[in-house]
Amino acid sequence: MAPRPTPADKFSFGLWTVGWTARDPFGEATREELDAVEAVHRLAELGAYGITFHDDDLIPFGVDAATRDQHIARFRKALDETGLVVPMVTTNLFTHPVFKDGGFTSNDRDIRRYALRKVLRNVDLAAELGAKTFVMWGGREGSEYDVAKDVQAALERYREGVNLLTQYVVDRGYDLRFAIEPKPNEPRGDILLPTVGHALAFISTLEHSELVGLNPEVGHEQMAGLNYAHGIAQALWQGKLFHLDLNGQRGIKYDQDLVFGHGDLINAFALVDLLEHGGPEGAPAYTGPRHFDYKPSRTEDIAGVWASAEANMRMYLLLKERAAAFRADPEVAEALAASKVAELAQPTLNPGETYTELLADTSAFETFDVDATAAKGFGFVRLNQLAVEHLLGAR
Ligand code: 3MF
Ligand code: MG
Ligand code: MG
Repeated sequence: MAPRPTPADKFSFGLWTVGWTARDPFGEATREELDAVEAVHRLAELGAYGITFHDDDLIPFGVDAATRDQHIARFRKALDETGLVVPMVTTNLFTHPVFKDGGFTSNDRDIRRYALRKVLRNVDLAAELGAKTFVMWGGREGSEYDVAKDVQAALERYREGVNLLTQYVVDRGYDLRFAIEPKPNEPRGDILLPTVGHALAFISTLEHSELVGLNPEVGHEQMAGLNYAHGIAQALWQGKLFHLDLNGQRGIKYDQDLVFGHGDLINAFALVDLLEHGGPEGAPAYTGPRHFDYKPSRTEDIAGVWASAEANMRMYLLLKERAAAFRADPEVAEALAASKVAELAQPTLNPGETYTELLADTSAFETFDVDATAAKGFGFVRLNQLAVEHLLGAR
């Protein structure tokens, strides 16, 4: 039995996840539209604490100001009735045909100006609803044809756009930070800022880089064959894990958006272990929302939608329980020590030591027994087997 989710677990869902009607490039929708108010109530009943949305998920594209206000008011009422919060808001710069060559980096300057206005309007809404994170997924910022996109100019325009947004937030005094969501491809052939690493390098060039971090997604890194838990660890190490998108992906193929843990389960275990125990002295390394960005599979009816929403939270809680058992096991402690996992946290130089002392230390080189040291194993396979046995509930 998995523990029941409660708001203290900080689970949040995109409105577009449970609300996906399952239209794909090859087939029509298999489910009816889901009302945002209904989504808020059902998620609250299931034990979630938050809901997130793109502007267009809540407010149909292009409606007049009065209609927009009505949609927001209904949504707010549902939030008040349930206690659900909006920790994150994001803007859709990918669905409408006007964004077919991107928003911030479209070759068409008028489209870039329109995109910035759409985002600024939504930043105001995010601040009004108390969101602390504003996610930017540039799904159409990219190309299919190398000669059709000046990538250096596109990155310059991306930077111009993000600099404008951070300046706006500073000037308005909003308590809001931006999180870039990398993705390698889909829907564009190649998307700009394709991985955690690319995005981190981009962020370091920004005017208010302290206000810009990452929203890495499990499937996006895995679509590029990368290790998601490693990406998250680097984001944490650089103080840039502002938010995250949890889901499941099986290998290098189209974007699957499966339930969290329904893809690479061992990496999901390592991720939850990192988030829950990777901070100082085994404390959580990340305390923000555990946000699910998945798609209830096209085969499911509405009952299956809610079962899959629940499955995400159950998977997280089960993995959290398994990670705690792994950490509490004395045999694991012994295997971790044998593998010298904690020794890596020890600086390579002694306190105050410089290369002068290192060069003078004959034990580090001249008398260091390279052959005897090379002959010793690290015992990583035994350690991993213990992890997998805990994951399977076999210990
Ligand atoms: C696409 C995504 C996006 C982003 C969203 C911003 C539609 O693969 O992951 O979901 O997460 O646009 O949060
Ligand atoms: Mg995604
Ligand atoms: Mg996402």
